[in-house]
Amino acid sequence: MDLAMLGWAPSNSLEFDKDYAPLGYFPGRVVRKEKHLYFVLGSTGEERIVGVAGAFRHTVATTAEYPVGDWVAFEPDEVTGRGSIHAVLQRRSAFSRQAVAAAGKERKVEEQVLAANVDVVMIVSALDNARGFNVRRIERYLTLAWNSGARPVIVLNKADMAEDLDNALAEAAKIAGTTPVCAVSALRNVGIDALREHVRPGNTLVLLGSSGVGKSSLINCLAGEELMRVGDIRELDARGRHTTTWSELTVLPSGAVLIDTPGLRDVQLWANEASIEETFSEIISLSAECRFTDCRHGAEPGCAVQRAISEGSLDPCRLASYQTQIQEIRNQADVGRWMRNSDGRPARRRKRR
Ligand SMILES: Nc1nc2c(ncn2[C@@H]2O[C@H](COP(=O)(O)OP(=O)(O)OP(=O)(O)O)[C@@H](O)[C@H]2O)c(=O)[nH]1
Ligand SMILES: [Mg+2]
Ligand SMILES: [Zn+2]
Repeated sequence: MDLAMLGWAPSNSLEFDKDYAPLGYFPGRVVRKEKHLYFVLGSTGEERIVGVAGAFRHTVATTAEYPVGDWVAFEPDEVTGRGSIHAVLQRRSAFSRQAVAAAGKERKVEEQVLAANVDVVMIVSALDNARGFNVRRIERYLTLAWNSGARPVIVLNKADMAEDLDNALAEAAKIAGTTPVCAVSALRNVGIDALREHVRPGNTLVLLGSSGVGKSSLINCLAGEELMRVGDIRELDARGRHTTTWSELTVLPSGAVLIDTPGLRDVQLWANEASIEETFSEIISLSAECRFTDCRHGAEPGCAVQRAISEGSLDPCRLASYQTQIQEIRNQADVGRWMRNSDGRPARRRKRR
């Protein structure tokens, strides 16, 4: 299998050829993991089960965890047909949230990488009930997506069940900024061509959203075959059933890579302020017009954000939401994190467009 079909980038070749090929290692992409075992796919096109080499496990500061999508350098073991991971290649992007702290433990703020080396983040919501479609929640996903280094796309699924599709689209447009919004129905195969525009050969897409919104159904739709198990409609309650229990990477015949994920209950922010500013870019543009450069957009005179609200061109919920997100990550910083990823590097920063 051509590694480019798996999303291998020129920068991966540079790093691999320099550091790992001379040691006799092979490149592979994590397609699935179960506890401490990783299923990796490489140029043979066959999945191989690998563990983590002991020596490497001790060189990384945190527990050795490679999310689906990571590229690793592994050493095959021809006797067992398995192998061991010796290194992880630099990630070009990673979609993370703040890890959900284990109950009873001291509050810790840690990054949880959900998918690595992604180009497009599809934020999937469902239009079949009010709880499924929540613009405040989509805003949180957008911030995580901007922080990941990948491009977001907002997907509104189950358009066939929508009571008022036009209204839903208008609400989504208010928060989307430059992010594309696609209304689709995986069940009726409607709107899928517009989604396909974002599914390019060599690109990696991850689908994220609550349980039951139709992520696996959309993957089946895009693949044109039943690759993923889909929830049974009769079992489904309002909160979904967590049909998909682990993340899984699939390569389409077209050469695009799709990552299905289990439904998320929490969307805890893992982001820097620049990512929040991407999500609320219209507020940032307006604040350039405020009289005071440190305006907090409250009762200050000459506040352009407040003026836009009173003129009706800015929804006050947007300002409240922006301030909530900023406050949230500042609180995280207070409990000891200073915007560092699990590998110790500072959080990825995107240049403002
Ligand atoms: N009416 C309607 N139902 C849909 C549509 N897409 C998916 N469904 C149904 O919604 C249910 C959940 O779909 P899944 O694809 O399993 O959802 P998921 O997001 O993968 O859920 P988890 O794996 O639990 O995270 C299934 O019964 C699907 O048949 C749609 O466009 N319209
Ligand atoms: Mg699923
Ligand atoms: Zn202001």
